Amino acid sequence: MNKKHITLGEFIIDNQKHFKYSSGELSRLINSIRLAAKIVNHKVNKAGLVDILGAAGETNIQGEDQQKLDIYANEVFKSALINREIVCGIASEEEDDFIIIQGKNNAHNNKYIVLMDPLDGSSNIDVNVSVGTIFSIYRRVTPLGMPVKKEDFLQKGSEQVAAGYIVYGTSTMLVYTAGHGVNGFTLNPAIGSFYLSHPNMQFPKTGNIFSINEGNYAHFPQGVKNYIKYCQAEEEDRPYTFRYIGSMVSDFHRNMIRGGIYIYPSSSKAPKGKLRLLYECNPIAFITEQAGGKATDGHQRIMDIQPTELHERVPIFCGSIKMVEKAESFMKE
Ligand code: P6P
Repeated sequence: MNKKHITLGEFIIDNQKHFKYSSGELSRLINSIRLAAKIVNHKVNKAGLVDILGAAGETNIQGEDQQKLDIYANEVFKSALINREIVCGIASEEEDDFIIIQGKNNAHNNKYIVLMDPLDGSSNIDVNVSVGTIFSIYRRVTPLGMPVKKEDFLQKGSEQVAAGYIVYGTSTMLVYTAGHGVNGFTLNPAIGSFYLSHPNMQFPKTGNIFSINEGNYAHFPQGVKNYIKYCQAEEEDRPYTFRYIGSMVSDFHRNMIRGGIYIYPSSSKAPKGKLRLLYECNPIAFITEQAGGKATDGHQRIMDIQPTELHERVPIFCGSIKMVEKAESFMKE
């Protein structure tokens, strides 16, 4: 097989050997995410035709009710996971509480749970800016055969089995880790296959891109203000560039390729920051560390934080390790 054109499906099979006790469930789980990604991609790419298709809450020219795209994405990923009876539970930014999968063949015997943000940055769709899906996979901690419980979802990020994102950008990519490095796959829309385009992705150790919403500057902690001023200082050895798309997955993806840091800090307006620990920060942190970067809340490792609530928020500093450490040094002052 020409290694240059390995598909995501072939890659999953080739790498199943990493999971010595794998019964193929994780492979089937990633494959169901792959299918859902293609379906959502198709819809997201048509979003620009809203006047023909009808905006959310209206009916389109076929008289179909239009759903908000993030609700639509949530339904697509949920049904892909439930119909294949691979997981025993799901948590989502679009669901107030976690979902216990009943299923026909007693899904309580499945060992994996999925937490996801089905369409992060969805408010950008109306202005044709790229958006993303973020997912995080754990083994359940409660006994097989019983309905999942909240404690299955409140595990530290360090317990993740796999994590990834889909970025619906100029091209659609699926990037994931199962604990053995980070690999990126680009969708060929002509044939509907994801091809390995970015093998073994590595965060550059340093970089010159910083991504933060400076509009909140007045509300930031002093350490963040000082770090921003450091990046903007005149010294010739600091050629920093400020890039902020407003879609974390897009900013993160660019920074992982070029080198950079993404910061969504706490502020007087948002004391815990904005990003959610379970299905945004933990999966992004897992990918960051697997790619040789660093992900903290400005002080402690994101993946060491013990969750207490399904939708809790945490500040996040993630990206090139030297840039995160520099930002942390200002947070210590
Ligand atoms: P703000 C999108 O809503 C999101 O969760 C991230 O994808 C993005 O980086 C951030 O929030 C943007 O938030 O407050 O800067 O508009």
